[in-house]
Amino acid sequence: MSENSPTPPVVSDGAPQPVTVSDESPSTDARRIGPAFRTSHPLASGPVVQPAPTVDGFVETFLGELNYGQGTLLSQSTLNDQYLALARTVRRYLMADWLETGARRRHAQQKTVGYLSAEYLLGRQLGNNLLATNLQDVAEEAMRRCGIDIATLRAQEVEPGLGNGGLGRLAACFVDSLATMDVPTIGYGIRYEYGIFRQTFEDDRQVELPDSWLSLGSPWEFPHPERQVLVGFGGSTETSTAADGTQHTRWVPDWTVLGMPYHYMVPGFRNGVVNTLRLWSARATHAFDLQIFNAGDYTQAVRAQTFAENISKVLYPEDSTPQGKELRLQQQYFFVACSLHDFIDNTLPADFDLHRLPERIVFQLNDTHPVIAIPELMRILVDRKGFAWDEAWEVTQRCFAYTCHTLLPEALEVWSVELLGRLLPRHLEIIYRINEEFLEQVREAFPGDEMRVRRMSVIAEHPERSVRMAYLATVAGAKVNGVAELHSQLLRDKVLPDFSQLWPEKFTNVTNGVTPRRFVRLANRRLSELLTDTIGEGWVTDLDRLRELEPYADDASFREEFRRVKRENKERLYRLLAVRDGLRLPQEAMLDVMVKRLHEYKRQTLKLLHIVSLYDDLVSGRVAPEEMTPRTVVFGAKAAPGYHLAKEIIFLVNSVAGVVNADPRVQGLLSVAFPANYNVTLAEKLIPAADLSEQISLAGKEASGTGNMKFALNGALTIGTDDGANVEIRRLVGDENFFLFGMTEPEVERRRAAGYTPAEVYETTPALRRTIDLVASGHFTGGDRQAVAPVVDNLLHEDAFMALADFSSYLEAQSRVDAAYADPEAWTRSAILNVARSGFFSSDRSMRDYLERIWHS
Ligand code: 26V
Repeated sequence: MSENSPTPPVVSDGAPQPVTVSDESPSTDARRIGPAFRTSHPLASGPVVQPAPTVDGFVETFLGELNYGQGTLLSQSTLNDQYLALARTVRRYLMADWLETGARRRHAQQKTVGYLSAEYLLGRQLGNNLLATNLQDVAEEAMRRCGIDIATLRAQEVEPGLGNGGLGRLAACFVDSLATMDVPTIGYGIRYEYGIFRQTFEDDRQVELPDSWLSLGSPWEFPHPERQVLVGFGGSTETSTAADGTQHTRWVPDWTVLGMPYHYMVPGFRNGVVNTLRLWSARATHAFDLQIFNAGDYTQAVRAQTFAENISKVLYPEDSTPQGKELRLQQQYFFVACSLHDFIDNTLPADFDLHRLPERIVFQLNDTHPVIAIPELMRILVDRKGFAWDEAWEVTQRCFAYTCHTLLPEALEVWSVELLGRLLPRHLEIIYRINEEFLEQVREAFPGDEMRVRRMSVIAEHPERSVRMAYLATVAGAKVNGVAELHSQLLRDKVLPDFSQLWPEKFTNVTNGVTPRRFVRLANRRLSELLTDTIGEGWVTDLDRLRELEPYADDASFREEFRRVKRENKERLYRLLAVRDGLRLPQEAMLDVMVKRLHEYKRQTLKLLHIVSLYDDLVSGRVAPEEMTPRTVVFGAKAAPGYHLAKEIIFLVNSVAGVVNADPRVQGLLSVAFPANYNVTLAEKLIPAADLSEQISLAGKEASGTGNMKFALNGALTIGTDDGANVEIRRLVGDENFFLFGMTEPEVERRRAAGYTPAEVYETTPALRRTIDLVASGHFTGGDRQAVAPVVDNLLHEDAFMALADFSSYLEAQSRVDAAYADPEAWTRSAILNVARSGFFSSDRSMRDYLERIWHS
């Protein structure tokens, strides 16, 4: 027994047993924390990588956690007990590094990245943390000795789904990379009690269930009530004039809430670094409670608490059309106010001269959601710290940079002046003044151009007076970036042209990336082993090394191995889908996958039209079974609960799937699966198994896409439009290894300008006409034509994202896919080249670009 275990673990009273504890002092974790933290000797140097622990030590710690943490015996424990004990065991192995990283950062006082994001779509933590600590094998063996299959424990974890899609997942990839690169970073966000809803289907329609991810307790979070922050809302401002004539304004809020931080570990990959993600949870203030309570109104006091706690209750499941909801603005200000206060008042040394703030922090604004941080910093500096306006503005401008993640005009956030003024009156005043001075600058640069002044104003006048958050971010931020080359160009030319003309040097691009740790090493163990056996393990943190794989594309035995990996990943996926969704899918068919949020611009309906046309070709005999390349199409998509058309599209996909899968004429040739509740966990199973990646948005609409990168890195070929990061993927992997189709962005523009009429395309394209007619006939809905009308009518009469215009081109590209897949050697060669040439899409590279182009400037 290790001498510094306070209490020996109680060995279970029944089988499986026994556990032998070696002399090797397994509880190195407890001992390490002592000296490493107390003396903190090499604080200024690099982090210390801890030696690997033993299986015995792991078992001992695990049993200790089970006994003293969960209060149970192994023999009595539930799966959840075991999962929690395992998680806490892993957490202990991270703790010394976490403390050490924190101490080192405080000592070094380097510039920190404050990543401000309303969303972090983290995915499960256990597997990632085992990987980061290199404890996978030890933990697996330790659990085996306890008679536990570690896979069943992993399956216990409910992923923290604190994001909607691409933007939230990107934030999670970025903090992973920053830790792996040892960049001082604090991720700031919201600890939603309910993350993205759980999706189920009833009668083929989406039904949303609450995601109570915390109901069984989260072992990965550390509440810090002693670091609570007070946040004000509402009220009014007061201006007084001092004896020397200077004016001073003060905000007097009329209600407040407390922000309680929860800390999460963000481990780097085996480098001894653990950064912190700090998510805020809203609590009622005691003063607030007591006041009402003393007035004798107990129920009102409880209601007040609920009111306050509502702020961090639930993630808004919309990701495109901001509704201007008051609670959402409350969420945004809440987390931003907590975060700024946390950094300025609790993280910096007490005597820090805030004029030098830009030397110590850069706040990266993940879209416009945290943009209210700009007037908040101005308020802190001017009202609370006594800065002159110009001084404060100079500092503020150097502390922020803004990333735009969209091109859809309707997704650009605006807040009505009425609402903003009611909730944050001082911030509105500050925004007005920022705008006034900015517009003066515009007038100077473009004398007499009042149209331009109106266009560029942070305050829009129509349809109601409101604040354009993207403009505010652009005016105040040191840099503005798009998330892929094409997107950044369109941002300059189409979304913010006046601003890019005024400040061309402000605009830059950083192409998105994804973490190779989670999306290759963890999700695709088989491919990872093959890669490591072939080129060594350096690729995990230096993804450009995948280039070394290129020569192996011509090596027949490597290709055979590569196919084996795909096959085994498919088998694993189909086993999962059989259990999870009752789906039975053929092993041999091409696996064609389209997973992303359900959105018209992403064009799931175009994919559906392709499926229906394949089906129709087969059942009508136009294509003989032996001419068909067998395909299984898998969809994964959540629709925003209020997005009616998106929900109708889900219904239609499910309806088509039901009929196609039940039709013996296409058995083994065409199957369609739509497993419910697509999330990070499912992505990790689906992506490694895919042969074909669908990236078919209308050109000019998908800012980047990141799923596209994950698929390419896992050896799927892409069928895609010239949109977002597809452009860069195609350039890197080569035209011959990418299936391009559809109009380019300028072609889309021209087509629209010429007056696009989808009905005309329908009339003049026989294959399209047959396909739509079959859907419209009710063939897939038991004869019910009404049920398909919303989607069909929209396509024929509106088709805002031109699915019909790209239909023929898409079908032609899909026939090239079919032909290519029929030649397994050539296909595999392309797939290998996709992997070898996609190293650029590591989020480590994105972080290097941010450091170079944005954070260090
Ligand atoms: C917008 C809104 C509007 C108000 C309601 C809540 C909400 C939540 C999120 C958003 C932003 C959506 C923008 C977004 O997710 N963009 C995606 O960002 C990815 C990462 O850069 C990128 O790969 C995708 O192409 C882009 O659609």
